[in-house]
Amino acid sequence: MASLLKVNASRLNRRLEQLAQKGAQENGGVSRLALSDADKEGRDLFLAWLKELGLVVQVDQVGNIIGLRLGQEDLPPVMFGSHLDSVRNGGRYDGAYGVLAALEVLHTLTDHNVQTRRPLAAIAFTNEEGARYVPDMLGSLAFVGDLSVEDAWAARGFDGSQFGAELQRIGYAGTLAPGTLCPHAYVELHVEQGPVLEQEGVTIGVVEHVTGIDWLEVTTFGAANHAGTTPTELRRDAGLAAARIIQYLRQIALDLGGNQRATCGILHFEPEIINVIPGKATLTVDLRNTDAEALQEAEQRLRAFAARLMQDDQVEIEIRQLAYTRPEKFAPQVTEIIARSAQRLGYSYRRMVSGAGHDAQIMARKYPTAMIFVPSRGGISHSPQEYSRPEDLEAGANVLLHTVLELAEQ
Ligand code: HGY
Ligand code: MN
Ligand code: MN
Repeated sequence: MASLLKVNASRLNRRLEQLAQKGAQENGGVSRLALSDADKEGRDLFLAWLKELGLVVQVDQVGNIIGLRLGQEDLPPVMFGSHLDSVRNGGRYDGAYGVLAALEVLHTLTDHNVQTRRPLAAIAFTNEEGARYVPDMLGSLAFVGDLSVEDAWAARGFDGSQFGAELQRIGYAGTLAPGTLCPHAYVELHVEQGPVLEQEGVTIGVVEHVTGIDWLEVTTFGAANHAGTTPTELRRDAGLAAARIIQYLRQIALDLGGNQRATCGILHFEPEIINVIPGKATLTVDLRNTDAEALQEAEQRLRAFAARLMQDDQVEIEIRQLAYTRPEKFAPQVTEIIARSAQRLGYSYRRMVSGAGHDAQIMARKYPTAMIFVPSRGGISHSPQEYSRPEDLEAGANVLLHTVLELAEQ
């Protein structure tokens, strides 16, 4: 029976639709920044669905939400899930799909009265995106013990808010110490957010390796001055220095090639007045590579460029690391089960790496972990245009179901 088991795809899609109303944007995207009112609404909805299913619900001290389904034996559970927070003006599948597919797996097993040897735990991690609070993947970092609850609570948002105060404000400051429930294994289902599966016409991605992420804040200091009366050769233009740095990021990506990525997502000038040469500029840098040495090289090149720029442009430049997440390989014993499940279900699959960061790369530090991808239309994500076909979403959830079932009998 278990081998033929399939999820209820219309229920999964209905829930995705309902969750997408929380933080819904006019343009079809969602904004559910961590610990915002919209994030609270999404959390409340997920919590209600967990309770409806009769699961044991836990919220830990950094707001991670767990729905636990008891097994025949009191063993470490198989854990699976993702995150409910989104970037601003993001898509409705990033994170949400993995959390709701986890719920759907538990619902399907309950519908068919399937008992598993191990308990099963669906989880939604707090602040995976890092769009409001750094570090990103804060909830899973606290879960594996690589970030103290105290440091998590002290985190300052880009908006000046304080993580702990906001967590209390939305009512998700749980009492459980993160990581109390030590899983047997962790599996994360996610939309690919890239173009590979769609381009190759493959349904399932068996993710074996995930990129490293290096987040930096760069501040340039020059001299605010009159836009008209200051001769070009006398300028100490902090804005120009910032622009040259952004230009050089692209050069780093081109020179290192491979899957080196370099992005500036935030840029502020001060005093940000049309007729004043910026005296100060602040920008963020997102460097990625699946190779840790190459990622380090990328940062070194940026720092060396900034040193040259200080000479040439007579500016001061400060570079502060905001967060660093090393690249991670996933557990072969879990990726093999994912591949076997896809094969048994008759889905095409291919092994691949992830250019996006995920809570799974943090969980992999401590527990046997792997990920499952489904195609993203046009490879688009972190955008209202993010879309995955219902039949692909269903396929991914079925592979998650059978992967979990096999792990639960170990
Ligand atoms: O930034 C990322 O790669 C992920 O979407 N948080
Ligand atoms: Mn995600
Ligand atoms: Mn994301």
